[in-house]
Amino acid sequence: ESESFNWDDYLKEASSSPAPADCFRQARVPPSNDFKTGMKLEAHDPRNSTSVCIATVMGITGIRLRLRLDGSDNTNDFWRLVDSSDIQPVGTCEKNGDMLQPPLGFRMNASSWPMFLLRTLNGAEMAPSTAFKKEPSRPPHNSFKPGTKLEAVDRKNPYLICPATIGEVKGDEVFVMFDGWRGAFDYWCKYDSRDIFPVGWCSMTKHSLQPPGNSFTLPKALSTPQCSPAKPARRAMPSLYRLTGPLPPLPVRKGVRGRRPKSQT
Ligand code: MLZ
Repeated sequence: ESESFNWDDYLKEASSSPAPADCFRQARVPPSNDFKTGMKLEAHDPRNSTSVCIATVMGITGIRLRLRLDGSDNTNDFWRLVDSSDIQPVGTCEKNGDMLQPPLGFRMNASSWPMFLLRTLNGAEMAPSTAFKKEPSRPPHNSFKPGTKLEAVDRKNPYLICPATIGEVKGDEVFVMFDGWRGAFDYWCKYDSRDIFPVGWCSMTKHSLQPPGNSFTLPKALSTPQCSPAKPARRAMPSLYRLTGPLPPLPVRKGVRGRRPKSQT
């Protein structure tokens, strides 16, 4: 998908290696995406995970679904893999003796919820149960190694998947550092997070992969105070590449050559 970024060249330049696929809680052979835009399903409310709501597929990116909870506004869309355990066919909740809930921030009066639910499901296209794939089992333990490369969801821009490096490993968590963004998007997550993928996953699932940013981490002595947040992971990353480059290729498309991102957010 990504014209300007190539993992093989990048790994060679950075003389680094990908985190092995068996570190990740992702299917070795990714499932197909049998959902279509407009289909309805049940999803755990990301802002209130104990409640199950009706959601609509607003878009498809690779084997991820852009979802919106019915009755919610358009500012809280979220993304889930087709093999996520957060989603299930319409009717599952009732079968389990539970009740469908209005989303957090339901835009109407709570008393109108039962009628809203009736209307939203009436005549709707439900995603078939065959579209929901079994979630892969979690690897038995955290086998990530610092310095290895991966593809990761940018949690501040969750529609994006970007090249990243494991900065630190601690218990069952890993520190995900986004290449070329000076730490602005980095986060800790569990080793079995569904937001991290082996190198090549985007290409395999036809999801777009962002190129790395064009900032690099300066040696501590040269960096200005505001770009050294003094996260322990920063100092624990001894790779020469992190300190000196080489600069990854500029993320340019034809016509905007040389343009730099306006901000890091
Ligand atoms: N806010 C930025 C997106 C940066 C994405 C970085 N991902 C690690 C922009 O609009 O350029």
